[in-house]
Amino acid sequence: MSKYYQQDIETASREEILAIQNEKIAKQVKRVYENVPYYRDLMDKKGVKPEDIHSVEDIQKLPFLTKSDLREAYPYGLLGCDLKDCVRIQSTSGTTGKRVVAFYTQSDVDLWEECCARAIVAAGGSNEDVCQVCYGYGLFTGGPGLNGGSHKVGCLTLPMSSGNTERQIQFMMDLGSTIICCTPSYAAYIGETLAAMGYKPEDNKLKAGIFGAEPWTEEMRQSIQKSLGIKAYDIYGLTEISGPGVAFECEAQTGMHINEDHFYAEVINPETGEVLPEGEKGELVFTCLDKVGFPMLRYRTRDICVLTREKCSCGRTHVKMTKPMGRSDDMLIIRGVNVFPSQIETVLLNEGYTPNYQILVDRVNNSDTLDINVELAPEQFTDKIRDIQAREKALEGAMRSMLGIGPKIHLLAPGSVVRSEGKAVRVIDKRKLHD
Ligand code: DLL
Repeated sequence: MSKYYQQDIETASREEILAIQNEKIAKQVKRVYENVPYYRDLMDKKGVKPEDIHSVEDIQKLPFLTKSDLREAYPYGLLGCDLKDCVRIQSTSGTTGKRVVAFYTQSDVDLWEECCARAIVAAGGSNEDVCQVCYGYGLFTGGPGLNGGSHKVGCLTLPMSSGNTERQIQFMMDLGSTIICCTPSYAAYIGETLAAMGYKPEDNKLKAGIFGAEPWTEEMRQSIQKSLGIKAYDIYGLTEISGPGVAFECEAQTGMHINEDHFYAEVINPETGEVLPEGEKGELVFTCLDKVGFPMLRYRTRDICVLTREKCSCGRTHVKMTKPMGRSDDMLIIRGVNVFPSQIETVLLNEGYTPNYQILVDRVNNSDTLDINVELAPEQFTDKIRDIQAREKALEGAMRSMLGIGPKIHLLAPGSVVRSEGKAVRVIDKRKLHD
């Protein structure tokens, strides 16, 4: 059983990867310039011609694309080829504004599924595995992407989609699933349900989980690994760039390898657009080197992370990204202080609480308020009000030292916070509703 799905490219030298990227970028920019009038206009406004782009170093000359360009060009304005050559659309789960609709040719689907296959093999998958895919199927890319990757690897694929947790568990147990793919919040819920049904972590055959689509902390990883008795791998991606598998974690669990033979990554200063050197934190920007249907060039993801080319013990040579440290637009500014939901999750799990929480932000009398509802585990629950109040105070103190501002903590009875089967809604910012 190989450690790699496509060993040659996954372990190619830096020079080989650069040569591949350089060869692809010139062709890709020319194709986009000829086929996508919207991007041609942006290039013309910036005074850049396809002939100016010879290598990935020249990418910096190209204009950025942002979510608002996608909105403006909706639905067909950024299509990269004839519609008759496209075989699929996928779309984001966004609830506000227009959804992102991305187009795929058959070669785009193949490339995307290969990226997911690399992720599954990196998590130890082979044709001997039973891979249970419980990301949502449909317009969301999670289910279709991992489903395709699982087929490519030759796993027995269980296309469960999300939800119906007891049925998920029945299939997992009866068919002996060895790999599970879903959001980390759903994995936590499945772990909790297994325990409630009387199963111990060693009772299932799972060995690995491939979890992504939402931010999750190292503490959450430890908690899921323990409750399911598995190794938990991170996977990253976004609809605009294809879906899951843009980057994936290997056995080292120290960041995600970006599939940089297909996606060229930059990190920029989100304020100025300046490209930052390796190791500096900023906004991740992707250029699709191969994609035909929806060929994003310099797409600003709004995800904040750091890139590193440090040698990885797994033998893969592709650049690694850290877990996104929250999106630039996920950051809450509360009474002038920047707060990331991931900081709150870290404190909760470190202090021994469940990952079942919700963050409520509001504005009362012109002052921001921060309330955190946290569910107690059954063994923590007590009807002694004083004990609960003392715990709330202690947790408020721990939060204050991490965040720099003090929230109001509400410890709730087990089962009171709504569980997530897909992307968890962790933050309710009521200020946005008033504004
Ligand atoms: O969430 C694609 C996906 C499906 C990735 C399944 C992994 C697994 P979108 O719905 O377009 O696509 O949302 C993309 O989700 O810009 C990040 O902000 C966030 N995100 C995705 N993966 C991770 C991750 C899919 N591993 C947006 N960690 C991205 C943190 C993630 N955030």
